[in-house]
Order: sequence, then C-alpha cells, then structure tokens
Amino acid sequence: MATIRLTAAQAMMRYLSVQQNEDGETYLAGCWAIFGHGNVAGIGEALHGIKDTWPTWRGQNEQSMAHSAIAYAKQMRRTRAMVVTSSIGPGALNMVTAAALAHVNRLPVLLIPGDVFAGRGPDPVLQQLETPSDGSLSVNDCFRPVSRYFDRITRPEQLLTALPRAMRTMTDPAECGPVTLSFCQDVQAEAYDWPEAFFTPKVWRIRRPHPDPVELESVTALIRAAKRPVIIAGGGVHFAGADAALAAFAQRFDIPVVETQAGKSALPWDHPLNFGPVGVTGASSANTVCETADLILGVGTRFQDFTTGSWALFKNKDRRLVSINVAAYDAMKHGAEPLCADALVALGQLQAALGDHRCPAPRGDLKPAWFAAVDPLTDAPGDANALPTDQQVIGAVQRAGHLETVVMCAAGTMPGELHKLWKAPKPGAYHMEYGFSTMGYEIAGAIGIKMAQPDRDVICMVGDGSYMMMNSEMATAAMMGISFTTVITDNRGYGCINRLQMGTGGAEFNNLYAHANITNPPRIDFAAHAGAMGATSVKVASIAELETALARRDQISGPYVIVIDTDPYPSTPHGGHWWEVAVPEVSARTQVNNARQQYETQRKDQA
Ligand SMILES: Cc1ncc(C[n+]2csc(CCOP(=O)(O)OP(=O)(O)O)c2C)c(N)n1
Ligand SMILES: [Mg+2]
Repeated sequence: MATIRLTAAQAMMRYLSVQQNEDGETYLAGCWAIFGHGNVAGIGEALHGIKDTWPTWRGQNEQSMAHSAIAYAKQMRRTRAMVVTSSIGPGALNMVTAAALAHVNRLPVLLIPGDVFAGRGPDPVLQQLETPSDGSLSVNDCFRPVSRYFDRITRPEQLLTALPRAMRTMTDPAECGPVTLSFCQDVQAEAYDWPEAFFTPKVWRIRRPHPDPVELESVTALIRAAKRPVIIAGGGVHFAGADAALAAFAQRFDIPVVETQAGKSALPWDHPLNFGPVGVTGASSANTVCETADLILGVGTRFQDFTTGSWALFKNKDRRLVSINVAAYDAMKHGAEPLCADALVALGQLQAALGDHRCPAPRGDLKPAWFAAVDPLTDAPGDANALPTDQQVIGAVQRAGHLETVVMCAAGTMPGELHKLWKAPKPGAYHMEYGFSTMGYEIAGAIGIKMAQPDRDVICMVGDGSYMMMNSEMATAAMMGISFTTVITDNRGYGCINRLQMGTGGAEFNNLYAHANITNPPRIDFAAHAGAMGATSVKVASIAELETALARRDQISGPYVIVIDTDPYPSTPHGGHWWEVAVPEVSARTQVNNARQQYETQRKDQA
C-alpha cells in the first residue's frame, strides 16, 4: 500500500479539501480560522501548505465566523459547507452557541477546536480546565450536546474513521448538522504514514430516501378523506429543492400552502395558493386556514412553537396531523402520521398515488383581506416628521428590492415583522435564522450568504441590540470586499422583548435604555461605528431618505450600512397567534395577574 508521511493536521486538511459534492465542487468551500495555541502550529501550518488550492479566511470572533459558515450552508441548501477552526479554551467555547444554532436549524458546519495535549506532559496548559474528578474532560466536551457528531482526536490514525464520519453526518439529510472534531494539539503535529488512497477525491451524494409504501398509503388515504387540508412548508422544502414540486402538488389538488420562517419563499408570495406565513408571526389568511383545517400536512418542518402557536393553532378537534420529513424524529412528532422521506420524492409519489383527486377549493377571500389590512402599514408615511416604524422600513426595503434581493435576519422585532410582511418573489429570497434566533447572526450571516451567492443583492436587517452584540465581522466584510447592505433599526433598546414584557403583564424594565439602570441616555453613533470598521455608512432621518440611500447601494462596493431611528412600540396588529410564554402565577402586579388568567384560558386551546 502506497503511503504518504504527513502530520495529522496536514492529513486532515488535505482530506477535507478534496471532498466533493454532486456538482464536482469541493463540498467544504474553505476554512475560517482564528489561531492561538492549540491550532496555530499544527492546523495553521497545514492550512498554509494548501492555501493556494483551498482558502483560509480570518474573521474577528470564532462564533461569528461560524455564523458566516452556517449561513453559507443554509443559502447553499446544504450542498456545500465550511470549516471553522479555533484555538483551545475560550476560542473553542466561542463556537458552542454557533454549534447549537447549526444543530437546531439542521445545518452542516465542521468545527475544529484545538484541544489540550493528549499526552498530558505539560498539563495544565494555558486555558486548560482541570477537572479533578475526570481526567478525560476538557472544555470541548461542551460541544457534545450541540453536535450531531463529536469526536476527540487523540491519535493521528483516528482520522481515518473520524473524517468519513464527519462527512457522512454533514451530507446525510436526516442526520445533517454540526460536526465537532476536537483536535488535541500535540496530535495535530504528529506524523503518520497515511494510505495515499485516503486522499482520493470522493463525491458525497445527498441521498433522497423514498417513502415506505405503507406510510405512503396511509397518508394518501388521509388526503383523500380531507375536506379542508393545509400544507405547512418548512425549511426542508428548500433543502430538498422541492419548491417547484410543492407548487405543482398544491395546484394539482388545490391545497393551500402556509410557510414557516424557514420555509418562507418556497412559493412566491403572490402564488394563488400561498396563504402566507403561519403561526405566532403569521397572516390571518394562513392562520384561519390552519384553525379550521381537518388535515395538517407538514412538509420539512420541525413544528416549532412559532409555527404551531404552541400547539393551540389547529383548533379543529377532528384534525389529523401528517409529517413528511426525511428525519424520522420529525416525522413522528406530536402523534403525526409519518411519511419519512425526502420531500421531493414524497410529494412526487403522493401526487401519483392521488391521481385525479381534488380537494374542495380553499377560501378566496382570505388573502385579499390580509393584504388590505397590512399593506397600508408598509406605505411611506404621510407625516414625514413622525418617528418611522419598523413596518415602514420594511416597506422601503421591499420597494427597493428586486428578484435577486435576499432579505436576511435572525432576532429582534424584524423576524416577526418580515415573516408577516415581506413579499418573497422566489425561493432563497428570504433567509431567516429563526430556529435559534441568535442575536449576532446577522452581519456575519450576510457575509456567508454573499459568499454563497455573490450575484445576489443581500440586505441584512438588524436591530441596535443585535448590532451591539456582534458587529465586528463588518470589518472582515470591508477587508474582504464583500458587498451587502445592512439596515440598522435603532429603537434604543430591545423593542421586541419590551413588548413581550408588557404583553405578559410586566412593567417596562431593563429592555429599552429608557428603562435601564443607566445615567446617560445612549448616544451610539452606529453610522460612525460602522464607518470606522471600513463600511460605507449613512444615517437617514426619514423613510424618504432611506429610499434614497437604498437606491445607491449598487454603486457601493464593500459593506454599506444605513442607520435609521425607529419607534420601539408599534408592531403589526393583524394576524399572529398566541405564543406560550409562562406568566407568573403569583405577583403583586394586577397586570401580571390578568395576564396569568388569560394565559390559563389560552392554554386550554392546546392539543
Ligand atoms: C444571543 C441572544 N441573546 C438574547 C436573545 C433574546 N432576545 C431576542 S430579541 C432581543 C432584543 C433584540 O433587540 P434589537 O436587536 O434592538 O431588536 P428590536 O427588537 O429592538 O427591534 C433579545 C434580547 C437572543 N435571541 N439571542
Ligand atoms: Mg432595538
């Protein structure tokens, strides 16, 4: 057997750099890295050795680098992913939140934190946690619950099994998620005689599991019997590339489609059967259909509480639940009749099995009524002096957008408002991280989206709170010449949580700066801040100025930041649904007692 002598780190990076997807592209597009002890000498040297064929990028924070990597994989519909490596200790732990983000959203990312010496000679090393009761632990064990595959590399030859397992996990549609290979620093530098064949490029095809015939028959019968079915389109529709198949299926049988945050844009907003966003941040058109539905057909959805209205949305007592999902875990949820399969394959086979069946036509009045209610909220304001609302900001961005615009966001007021109001013209035009809703995903995420689709017009919507939490990759975007537009809505605090606090009977407290324990009101100059990192930036005073600023974005290269002050109080009053947030059972506040009473009443709708 021909062998080649390489360090474990060199072997790892060489292997990773030649794995391919079905289109013949490298499955892993490159590696984000921040070096320290634990990866600079081993992994650093290995990455340098292949830098001309496989790129290494340097960010500012391990968590946000991972956000870029994850957003990239999401926008690529999981057909490609990225690697992120860190030093040991704090650098490693900075990636734990991002690992959970990827886990919740079922997105592939390969995290390679450095780890302590396997040989333990110099222990305790700088940044090493010492656990008196367990010699096998390091801080990297925190990755175990947030990884779909975790391994600790304590001998070079373990890579021969660990790396294919890592690839298998990321490219398996049901198992897909973050992989952590915790790489002991002494092992990274150790040499081994590797079989040359290990480095032969390998194609990882994402398989499309077919449904079990019995499950297919049961679900076909349920659809045939249904008088008022509804399809809930989740993120799995995008991952399976099943958007066109879903549109065809819905049209053929006349079934209304509603969309989750991850599923939004599966059908164009103006498709006659797209009844809009579902659930807590849903449209009245979608939620009315769901309330009365006798068959709920989830396609690629996890049935998160924002989708199901904490399981109080589906009010028809005789309703049946079907879950078409590639992961049995999701297909079996909440007593659903499972159809465990790839969404594209399942929809095709169901369509064939249903023949010329046709469901009773859905109500035609619901969509026009929804848009008649909400469209005025996004119009440019008549009173130019009033503080703009977030809804008016969305309107301005929407008017500036086009077919290639991707609006993206993760936390704050905007996810709910965009879910309700944004009109996505085609699949992939809406990129929302609302599985983990991680503040600080936004700017780094926009970088990942732009790296995935350089020709698209990426618009990042971020609140002042999220921007303050994590913004430093703006400097990376400037240095890498990555062009996207960020709209910062500055409402001087955590507007959405302030409203949630009021909604649960709480006093306004510690969310807006106006109610925080501070002496001086905030005077954060976001435009100057972004400008200092190398972005082109502007503060606008009105929706009209926002429109003018947005119109210039094509002419600007590198990141472009537009800041606008908005009113923290208004949210779209139409649509929506109750969301279970536990209200205190005992309180000195009447408002809390009243909210508790309402809470108990609403819980009775859960089924
Ligand atoms: C990392 C993280 N911490 C806390 C939260 C809880 N949280 C969700 S939104 C939010 C406030 C967001 O404020 P901002 O970005 O200014 O948006 P606004 O609601 O004011 O528009 C908080 C604290 C979160 N989602 N993520
Ligand atoms: Mg805010």
